[in-house]
Amino acid sequence: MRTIRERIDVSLPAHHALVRDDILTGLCAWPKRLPCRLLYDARGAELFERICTVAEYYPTRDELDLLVTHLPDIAAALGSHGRVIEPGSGAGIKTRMLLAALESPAQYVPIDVSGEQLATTARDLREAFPTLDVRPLHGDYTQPLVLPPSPPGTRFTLAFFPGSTLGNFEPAEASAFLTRLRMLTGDRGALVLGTDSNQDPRSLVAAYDDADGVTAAFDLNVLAHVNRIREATFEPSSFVHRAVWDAAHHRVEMQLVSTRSQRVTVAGEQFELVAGEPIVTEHCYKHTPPVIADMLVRAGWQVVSVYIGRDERMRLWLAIAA
Ligand code: AVI
Repeated sequence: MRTIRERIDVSLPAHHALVRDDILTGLCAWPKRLPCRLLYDARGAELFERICTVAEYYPTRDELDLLVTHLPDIAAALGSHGRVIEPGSGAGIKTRMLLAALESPAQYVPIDVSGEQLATTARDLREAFPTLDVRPLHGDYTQPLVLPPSPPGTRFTLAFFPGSTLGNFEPAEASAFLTRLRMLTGDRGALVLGTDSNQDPRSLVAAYDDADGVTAAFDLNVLAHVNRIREATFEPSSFVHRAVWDAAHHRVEMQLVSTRSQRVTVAGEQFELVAGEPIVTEHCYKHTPPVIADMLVRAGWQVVSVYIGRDERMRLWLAIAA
């Protein structure tokens, strides 16, 4: 048997000391918080895939409709021989749709903190697009990155960031991220960004607390994840999932609510929770279109087109370097 080792560029800091700190720091805050990246261990990633198919979770469905309808336009506006970079590598349907729509894409650079996920993405995409130069980049896209060299003849670099994931950043981080994408893609940079501006509390709470409990399982899995990686003693059955619409901040808050008073140990430190106390696990900002347009412009982007989805919730933004 022959083992073929994947060529993966690495753009990671030398240490991961922060990982421990932000968990403990979050649990010392009020309200208590756990970083939303903890939602995505292997089980969490599986559950998220399922969320994307539940009836109440409209963002995936609405964005897919937008891509089906408008990708031909977007691809025509961009032209040929562009390279695509994708923070949070996706071997998923949206990436494939984009790569199939673009004329002669020069390169595809998936970026992910999980080396395993990257290797799978690279393999799947090479299978689907045998002539495409796939260059995975192992790195944390919330930090500065260095891209691999682009092939000769590359005409532009397109950052693809669908799924309304921008809404999972705090606003200042979202702006900083858009600025980093602008720097990374350079003066011939382009961006296809998917956002959600829904402000309707009923559909939002349903989307983040579906009747089948898939989102609840996704959220509760954070506790099992912390138990595993930080020798913690969370009892998932002593928490319930709750989704709260915070109209003042234009965000859905995912919370794990303690059903009793309890003491939990995490990495040797003890934390007290009273009955009814929440731990916030994720913010999902639903910025209005003017706020997103403003963030883009301040980050050095010029908005070329905005495609609006069903009920004016999801939008696809096509922007180029200003
Ligand atoms: C990944 N992200 C865009 C999802 C969202 O809608 O904010 C994560 C999610 N959380 C609960 N359901 C889905």
